[in-house]
Amino acid sequence: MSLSVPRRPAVLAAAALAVGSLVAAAAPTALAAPSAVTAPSAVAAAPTPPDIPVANVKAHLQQFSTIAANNGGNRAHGRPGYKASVDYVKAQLDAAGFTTTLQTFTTSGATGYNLIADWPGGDPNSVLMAGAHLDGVTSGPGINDNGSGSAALLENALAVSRAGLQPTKHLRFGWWGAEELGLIGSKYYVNNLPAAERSKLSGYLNFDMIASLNAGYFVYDDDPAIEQTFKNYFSGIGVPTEIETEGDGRSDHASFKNVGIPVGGLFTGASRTKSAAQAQKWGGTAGQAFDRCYHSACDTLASVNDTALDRNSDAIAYALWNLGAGTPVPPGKSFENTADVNIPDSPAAAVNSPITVSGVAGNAPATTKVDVNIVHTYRGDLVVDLVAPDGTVYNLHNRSGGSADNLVQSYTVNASSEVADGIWKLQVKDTAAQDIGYINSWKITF
Ligand code: DTR
Ligand code: CA
Ligand code: ZN
Ligand code: ZN
Repeated sequence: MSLSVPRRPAVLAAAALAVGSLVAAAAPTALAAPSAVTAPSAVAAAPTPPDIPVANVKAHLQQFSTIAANNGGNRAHGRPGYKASVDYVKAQLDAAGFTTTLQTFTTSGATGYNLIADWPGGDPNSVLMAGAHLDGVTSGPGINDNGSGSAALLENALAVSRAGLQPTKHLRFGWWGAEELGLIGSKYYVNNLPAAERSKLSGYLNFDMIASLNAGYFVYDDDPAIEQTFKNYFSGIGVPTEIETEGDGRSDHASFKNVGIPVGGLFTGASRTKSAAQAQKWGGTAGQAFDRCYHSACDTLASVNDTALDRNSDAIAYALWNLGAGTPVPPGKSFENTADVNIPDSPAAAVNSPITVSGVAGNAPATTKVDVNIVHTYRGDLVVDLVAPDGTVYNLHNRSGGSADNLVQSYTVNASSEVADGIWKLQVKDTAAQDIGYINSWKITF
């Protein structure tokens, strides 16, 4: 069938949107035993997140390890090691100028404790909360699960105090009890938070297992702005991330998500096995669990990946400083080609529209976005593929849609095994005679 297809002047444009600039992480300062931090003087909010000294985070882990050793080998709900952990964290926060509250609850015949810490100031009607469960299992000291999240969060809170941060939003921190029994502490907190108070929570950030020895770098794919914030941090340090696909319901963010509060968080993996592709991009050992000591006696200081702990601690600071300031989250980096490319009628070879990607560190994300705009009078004729720089083909559209006009569609592609920089192509083939069209434009976003 002949068709006069409207044509536009071919304009080739590659639009690269800047991603938020990143802060060079300074080397961690020398170990300062976690001593009481003097009350902050009122200073302007620090627009730039600080480097969180991983040595300080490890000093908190050492404290948790000692507490477990002195209390029957664990820090589990209902055991003395848990309350001792709460007392340690609370003392640090009280000395740093936080307003702390101990919330008690009862489960499994024992008293549980949530430690809530409010940083004075900020908009009381817009609260950014960050949390980590402080309890471990009975089988061991729970240093990665979840001393790592608890210690990183504590050091970030102390960094807020040291900086005398005055964020736009009100900052609140939570250390949860009895997560291992079923998110009991965080559920109790949310269920007992009046609706008017819940509505003030602009977001909840969760940190549960962020230093797994065979670490992966997973970002929760819940609230898009929170997810993008963490992804921007990691792309700025050249570390690829993947979406946490098993996170739903698996930690305390679920308590907040279940009542409609935007959530996000970080995770380095538990008993799932690291793939060869993941070992290629992150290092570590393929075929082994991310944390082979998950819920085991060997979840000790020896089971901590310092690099992962450092990176995630700094990512927490990046999120607190940026989301707390209410700064708009820069979108991912996008590249576009708007040149019209004619699609010859079948039988004919495929045609393609290239985009040269540069300046994107590491691999493409698991949520690489492809926006396609093809003008055609019979979309069922078309096979449309994304071709990665190394030639890997990802099929986007395979002749569906029948006689409908045009193909204007967004796709999410797990391109996490592909290096982002290079020439990507949108490849289109008309596989049935009659009807013709052209590639109008397409865009790829990392
Ligand atoms: N349930 C958590 C560990 C865990 C397993 N999968 C995820 C995903 C996201 C966060 C945490 C987890 C625990 O044992 O504490
Ligand atoms: Ca650091
Ligand atoms: Zn656990
Ligand atoms: Zn945990």
